[in-house]
Amino acid sequence: MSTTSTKSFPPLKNDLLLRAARGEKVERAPIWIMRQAGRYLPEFHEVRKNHSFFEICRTPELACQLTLQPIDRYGTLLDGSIIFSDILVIPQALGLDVQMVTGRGPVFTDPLETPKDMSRLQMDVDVDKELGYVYEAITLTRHKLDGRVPLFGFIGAPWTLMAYMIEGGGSKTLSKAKSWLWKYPTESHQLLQKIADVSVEFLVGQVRAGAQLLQVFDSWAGELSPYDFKHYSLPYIRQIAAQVRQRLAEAKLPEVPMVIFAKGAWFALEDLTDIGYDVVSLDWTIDPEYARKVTKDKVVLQGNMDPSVLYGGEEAIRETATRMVHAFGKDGKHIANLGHGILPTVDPEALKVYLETVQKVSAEIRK
Ligand code: 1CP
Repeated sequence: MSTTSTKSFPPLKNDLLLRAARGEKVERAPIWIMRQAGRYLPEFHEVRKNHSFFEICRTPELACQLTLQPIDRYGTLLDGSIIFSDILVIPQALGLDVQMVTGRGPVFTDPLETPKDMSRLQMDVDVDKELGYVYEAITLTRHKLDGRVPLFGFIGAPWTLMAYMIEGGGSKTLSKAKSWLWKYPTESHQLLQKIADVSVEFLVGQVRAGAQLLQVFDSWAGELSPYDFKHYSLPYIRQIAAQVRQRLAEAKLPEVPMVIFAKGAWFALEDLTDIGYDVVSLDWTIDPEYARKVTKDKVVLQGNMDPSVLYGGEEAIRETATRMVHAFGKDGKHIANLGHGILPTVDPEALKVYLETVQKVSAEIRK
């Protein structure tokens, strides 16, 4: 495994996101968008029509090209980038076959049905070998970004990945995955632990390759009760933060800000401030002022406009974005984003209005 020194990358010209993520007082809220490199962009479809989704993920030049698309389109309106990949590359590395089916999303050929199926998983996976293509994409992208904005690496949280591995794809109720928690608690913990161990390895590798921030997506956190979230998700996302930091320090790699996005887990907001993350990303169901009170200014907050407002016309976007920026506060430890990924049928011009409004209003109130 090559150890790319971060010193060999072009210097960062816009470090607003990095400074804000570290909790420093900055001149305006930086902004980036979850799923900013995706299906709402016509230039994404131009590339996608010739390649399967996972082929793109596995081809560093293509993953890099797609990561740069929103940066090239929006220029200085974006303060961050996120490597083009998917949370499901970890289940693939563990030996499960996943296809991306147009109109349906990810589909697992043989999902885990009972704990016996865990014997099909590659328990001693060589993460750097299996997922080295993500590292290559990150390193290449750092060079091609030429320091315009910092680059995020990411993973899916153990609970969210376990749920996909059992459901075999998207699901309305998660009844199969949840039934494991009660029928097979011991094996559920074994599976979650395995995913957490691989995740630590993978995140450290992403930083070694050049990732400057890390985000953990627990997209299905809000499907769990507060009790089950505390038992089946929280311990693992806490472990991941602690171990990644320890491993980075031991390897003398850069300390990077870490973001946790536990979608729907408003009930866990207080716990989420104490598990080792610098930034807590909020979905749109959480009021920013309430979040500030509960988190007692211990963490930076990220988010959180409802992605659907981007369908509401320019006036609604400006009004809602302005209200959001004010609600996070003028001294705000705030990284602006949406409350979840941008939706595939949004007009790219609508996103531009959101980016412009946030940058303008945020700079004005911090003068
Ligand atoms: O700019 C970016 O953010 C691009 C990189 C990226 C990221 C961070 C992609 C590309 N996927 C993800 C994370 C991801 N993938 C999450 C966590 C974020 C979230 O909650 O939205 C999840 C849950 C997935 C799983 C996934 N991959 C879904 C959801 C399926 C469901 O359960 O409803 C889908 C539709 C995908 C496919 C996918 N991933 C990314 C893109 C651009 C696409 C579309 C693929 C296509 O062309 O069909």
